[in-house]
Amino acid sequence: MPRFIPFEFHPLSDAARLERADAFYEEMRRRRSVRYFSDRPLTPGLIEKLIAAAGTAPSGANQQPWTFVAVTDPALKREIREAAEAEERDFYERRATSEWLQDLEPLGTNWIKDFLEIAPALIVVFRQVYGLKPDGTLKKYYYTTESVGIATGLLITAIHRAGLVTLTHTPSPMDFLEKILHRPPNERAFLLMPVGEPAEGATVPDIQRKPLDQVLAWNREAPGAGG
Ligand code: IYR
Repeated sequence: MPRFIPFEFHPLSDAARLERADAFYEEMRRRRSVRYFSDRPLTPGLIEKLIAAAGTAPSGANQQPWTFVAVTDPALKREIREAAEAEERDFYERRATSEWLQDLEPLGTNWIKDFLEIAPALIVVFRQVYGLKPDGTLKKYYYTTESVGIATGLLITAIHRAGLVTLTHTPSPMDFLEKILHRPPNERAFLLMPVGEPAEGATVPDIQRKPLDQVLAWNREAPGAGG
């Protein structure tokens, strides 16, 4: 029999809802992916709170199929940078199609990933493709990509809310992270996120978010048709 407990709900007035939704949007629209980091260490206890917030995400069958590895050891950061740059160099110089390189041009990215050594912490997000029971047998997991994607969104939000910056870095392929970090066989690297303060004078690409009328459709209207 499933067990149910009362749900703690804190109702708000409609005015307060609008006010909070607006304030949250104003805060979120200031978030940017940043590639220039200060090396200033994170205050102790912060990473734990950020990961705890990420771990509140909903997940398939509540299996919480994620592991977040916080890397602060300089030698380990260097090892990750070197392995990431080897893959990235091959991507930029050989594997990427010209269309892909053209699409990345506005971001100004290249194979050099010095932020992986400079940022005080790297959070490596792993997706558990199945569970491992204590006796070593496999447990089927559901919707793991969706679940870890949602948790990562919460992590990005928590980092921003704490006044820090991050980047959803996707070296490809990413299996070197599983090897370097000695992860168990059920874990696949999902994202690599440097976390810290921006470097003094950090810049970001001059790119825009799509306007709401291009991303919101009401009922059966086509996007852009208006409310
Ligand atoms: N993984 C490479 C290339 C790259 C790909 C996409 I799609 C981006 O949005 C940004 C970069 C890199 O991290 O440089």
